[in-house]
Amino acid sequence: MLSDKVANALNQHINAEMYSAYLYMSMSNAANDLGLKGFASWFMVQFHEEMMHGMKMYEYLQRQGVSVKLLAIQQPPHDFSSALEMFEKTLEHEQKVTGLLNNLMEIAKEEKDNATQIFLNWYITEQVEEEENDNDMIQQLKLIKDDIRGVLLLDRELAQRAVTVPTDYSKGIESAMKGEG
Ligand code: OFO
Repeated sequence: MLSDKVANALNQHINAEMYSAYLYMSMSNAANDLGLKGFASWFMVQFHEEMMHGMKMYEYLQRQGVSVKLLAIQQPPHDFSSALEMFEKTLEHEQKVTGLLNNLMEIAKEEKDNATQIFLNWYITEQVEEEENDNDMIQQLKLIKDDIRGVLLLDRELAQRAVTVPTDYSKGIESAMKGEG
């Protein structure tokens, strides 16, 4: 059973994950506009990951007997002038999400909610990987600078990233992830 404080905070955080999905879908569109199909595909994979993060929390709340209240999703930015700008904005956003998750963890601790602390561990570990990926991409794009051949090579490499998370939400995310949560 969750306290109202924990349930409300998790409910609010679903919205942050949905916004992340929306933001990366917008970046995918912007990359496509720039002719960078590999970057566009990478951001769509990221979109699926974020949807999974939101749905995993949705399912956790339901399993704890909480009725989820869906909130309005903020409009994401539409214009990005370069791949570097997208990854800089991505890192900035992920740092914000890390802060939100750390706050959630503090609330779970204050409420002596051990199950939620264990559940949130997965998200907190995931953020380390997300920020690392963004930092790596920023470094590479800064090294490449305006060398279009370098950008196109990276574009080809990013096109290889495949969706590895469950995308059939009707089956339940936590069960589909076989206890990883
Ligand atoms: Fe859900 O990890 Fe990014 O936002």
